[in-house]
Amino acid sequence: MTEPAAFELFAFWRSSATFRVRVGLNLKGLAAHEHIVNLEAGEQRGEAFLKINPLGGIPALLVPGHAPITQSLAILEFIDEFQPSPPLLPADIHGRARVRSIAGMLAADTHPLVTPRVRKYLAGAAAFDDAAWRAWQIQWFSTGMLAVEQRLAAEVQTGLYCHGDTPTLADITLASIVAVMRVFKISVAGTRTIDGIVARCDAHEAFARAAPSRQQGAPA
Ligand SMILES: N[C@@H](CCC(=O)N[C@@H](CS)C(=O)NCC(=O)O)C(=O)O
Repeated sequence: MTEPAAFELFAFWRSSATFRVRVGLNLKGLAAHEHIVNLEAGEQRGEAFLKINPLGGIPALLVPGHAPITQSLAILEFIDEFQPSPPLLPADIHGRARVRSIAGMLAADTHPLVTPRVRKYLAGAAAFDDAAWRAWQIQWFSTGMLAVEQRLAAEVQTGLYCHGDTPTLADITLASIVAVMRVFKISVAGTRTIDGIVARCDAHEAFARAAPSRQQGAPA
């Protein structure tokens, strides 16, 4: 470790990107003091939070004396370098590229399409209602999940987890998407490999403690 941990995390109970950071911290035995940014009340668009992340998205990690770190994957890589054990990335460059690639399929290409800001924008369009938003969410969750399933089922590097037999950034991202799908009661059929991996994540203490339902502010 390079400095004592006094992390502050801007978070919301059901945020999948925050889930990723919570799992990373749990895996590393690290803690962060959480500040709630209520996404349902639009606090992410408030003046105070926009000073931390001008894009209006959580999570953001504050480390004393440093600029806020936004982007869950950047935060996870920071945590991984801060506390290298257990590693969140494989030791070899090909493995690291594969794990980052799977994580990106979900964190970069799937999740942004189903965020509150997209809903807010679409809700301004004519003929857009809750049913249309749900159909939109199902479309993009399915597209991302089925593409990841195809890779995981075909590639020999897949083990008990997305890459080998220990959790990596890819599993954290995969579990984060499933966590938010569960919040919205959305499931995608035909993801046998993913289902097995997520069951192992569910049984893992570091993932279980990050479950949205166990966070401050979650509905009873
Ligand atoms: N790519 C960002 C995503 C950040 C993001 O969009 N977070 C969501 C919550 S999971 C959010 O704060 N959305 C606010 C909004 O869309 O208005 C990351 O991985 O941290």
